[in-house]
Amino acid sequence: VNLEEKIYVLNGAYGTFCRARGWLKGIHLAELNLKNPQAVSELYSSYERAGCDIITTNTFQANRLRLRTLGLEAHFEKINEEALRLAKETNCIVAGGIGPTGEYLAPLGDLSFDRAYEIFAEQASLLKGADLILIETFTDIKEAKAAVIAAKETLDVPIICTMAFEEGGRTATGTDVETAISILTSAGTSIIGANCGVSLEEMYEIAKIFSEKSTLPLLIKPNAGIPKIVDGEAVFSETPQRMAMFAKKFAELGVNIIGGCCGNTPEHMKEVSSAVAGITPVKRSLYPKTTLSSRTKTIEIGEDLVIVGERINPTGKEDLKSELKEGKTSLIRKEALAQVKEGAHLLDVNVSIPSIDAVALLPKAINAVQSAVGAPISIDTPNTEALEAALKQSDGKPLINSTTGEREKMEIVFSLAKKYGAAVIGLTLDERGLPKTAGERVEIAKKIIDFGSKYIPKEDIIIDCLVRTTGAEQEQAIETLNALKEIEQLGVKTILGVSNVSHGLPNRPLLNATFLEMAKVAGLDVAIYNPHHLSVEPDELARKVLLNEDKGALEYIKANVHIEEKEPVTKELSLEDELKNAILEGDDENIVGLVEKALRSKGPMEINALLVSAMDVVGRKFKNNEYFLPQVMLSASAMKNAFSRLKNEIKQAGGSTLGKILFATVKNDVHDIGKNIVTALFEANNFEVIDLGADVPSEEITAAVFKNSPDLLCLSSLMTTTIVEIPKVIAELKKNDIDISVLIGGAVVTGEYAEEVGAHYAKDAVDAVELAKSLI
Ligand code: THG
Repeated sequence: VNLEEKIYVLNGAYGTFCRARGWLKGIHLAELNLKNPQAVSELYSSYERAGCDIITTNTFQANRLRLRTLGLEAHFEKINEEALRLAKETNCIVAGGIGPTGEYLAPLGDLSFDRAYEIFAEQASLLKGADLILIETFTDIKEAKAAVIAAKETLDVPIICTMAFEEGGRTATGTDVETAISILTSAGTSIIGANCGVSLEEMYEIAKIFSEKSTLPLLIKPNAGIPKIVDGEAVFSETPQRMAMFAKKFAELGVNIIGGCCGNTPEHMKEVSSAVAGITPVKRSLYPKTTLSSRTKTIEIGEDLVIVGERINPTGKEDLKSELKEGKTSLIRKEALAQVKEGAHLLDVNVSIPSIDAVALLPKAINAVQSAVGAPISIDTPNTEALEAALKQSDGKPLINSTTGEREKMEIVFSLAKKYGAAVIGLTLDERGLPKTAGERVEIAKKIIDFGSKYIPKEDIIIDCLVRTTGAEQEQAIETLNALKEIEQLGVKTILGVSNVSHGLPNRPLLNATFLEMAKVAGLDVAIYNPHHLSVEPDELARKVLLNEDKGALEYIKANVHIEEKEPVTKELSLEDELKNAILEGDDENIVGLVEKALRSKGPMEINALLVSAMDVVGRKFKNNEYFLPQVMLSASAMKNAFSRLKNEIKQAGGSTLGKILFATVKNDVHDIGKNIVTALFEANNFEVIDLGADVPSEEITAAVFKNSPDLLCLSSLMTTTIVEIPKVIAELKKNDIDISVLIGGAVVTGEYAEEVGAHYAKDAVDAVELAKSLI
């Protein structure tokens, strides 16, 4: 295989093909591998005859967790083995297909990283013998990352990973294209791209970003348009000719592999394959950048100075220490929010207190930061076991703070960085201790770069040439600055813990600001710093101290000794604002305590109104792309805790909920991620929800409406094959003369369809809440 030589064509849709031939009556697509192997052979060979170079095994939903939901777990091994065996009978390159589990990783859902890893590793090992692995249609970057890592650790073949983006270029949980590239590349993906989700035009925009930002080869696998439901059938309107025209456009962007997702038939792939025959993909010459990412944001290092907030660190902070000892994280959230507000781009997370269980606490702290802000994280710990736990908890591509130049330490830290996908800070000290001169620092830096670049890309190594305390070793600041200039020449990025410089001297912010300015001039890329000091102006007296010209800092001390170190005044918040903030920040730990405090002076209805108004703000922020699903879920969870505390008081005060909502995912549809998210948000907005679960037959729904007389019925459907159940339910309600508003939503549902069947349409969970309020 030579990706530079030609454009490779990957198969089209499997469900579309099998449904059209009536093969899926009462049997699931994955089950076909066992019950109708001839059909699967014909499926594969139809795409082979259409000119496809790569055939994916029919195992998209064949991980253990999905199969369990489908009632097929007993056949887990066989389903995968048969799919692979049959694919290997073709003359095509065989891609082992892996899809999502249908559950979110913690804290969004209940799945742990270890469990997700296990699920994917287990499926990958059954697909051993495939030429490559194709991990596709993921919407949760954390789950995709787990799948890539598991596949890479299990098999020695290239890993392709494509995510499903939505209109606007983000996945359902808020990851943009550039961020997916940063995270998945670092996790060990060999080929990257997008599939499903959007129209051809929108996919072109997404492919364009991939071509501009990714150094990896690209795979694009669009739907044959967005499905429309006509007479109960999903209709994909893009023709083979239009697909072929776009295939050429993708090739011009430098896309290397083109496939067809939902709705693409062998006819489509035949046109695509003849359109790209003889075309070589346009060469993209991109040079690798240093990036760090959260779930929703990517920071590039190397242009403007990047600030890492230093304040999530118990050194010198008694309140943080005592909170951490109790295992609480709300001060961490507060520090995270405050620092980002003051201009921090990244956040250092350090929970090192002797006697503390860092292995348990560090991941918890990482989680608190990730759910509070969108800033990428620097994991600051000397404990490699805690480091690994924190890496598993990281949504994005974090920075590991740090390794030294000691061989044993480097081996452990760089192995972890390679496995989980992270950049690494290399401290210029080793077995011989702390270096004194710039020259010794540079020598250790070279050693770290040589060693580390065998594990991770060189651009992901950031060197810290160590800031010493000027009050104790006054000649050291110059050595650090000189080392900085030389290390810049080695072609790596640099970082410093700037505030170390000022311990024990008066007016520390002034010394820090002055040293920061000097380091910046010397070429510093990243500063670990207190962002509250960013507005402090450097001064000449401080400069003289740092240049060892004001010996013993006598002059400086005389001028600054009376300047008291002002703690940044943190305004005491009113109880109202504390309550609102707890919702906005999703502080599900402290909300109940705050509600109890509020109950001493306020009525339950008043508190309720306050909380609901904060939840409205959360909804607005979601609409504006300031908040993403994880934050909304966390706010909802805080809200739920508050309500369950307030429930009795509200009843006694004669208050009630906003209304009763009956909710179900329709028959044959086992998905309930979407329903669960909307349910959580309804409950957070003080609706009572009766949840009938997933795969609920229409008669059962009608009976439940009759029995419970809800104010609103919500139905969700995620598949083109189950959406037809919605009009069935509506017809049955009519037949029984039950007059009730019906609100529908889910992956395949559109506003147009809702109108057609006489229902209301919610495009996301926040929309659903607004509509429920107006409908009830
Ligand atoms: N290099 C790397 N990582 C590092 C350091 C470094 N991590 C830790 C540290 N050094 C950088 N972070 C801090 C954090 C706090 C302080 C200094 C450096 C500090 N704290 C005040 C004190 O201890 O008195 C507390 C005051 C406050 O912030 O409230 O000075 O060099 N790679």
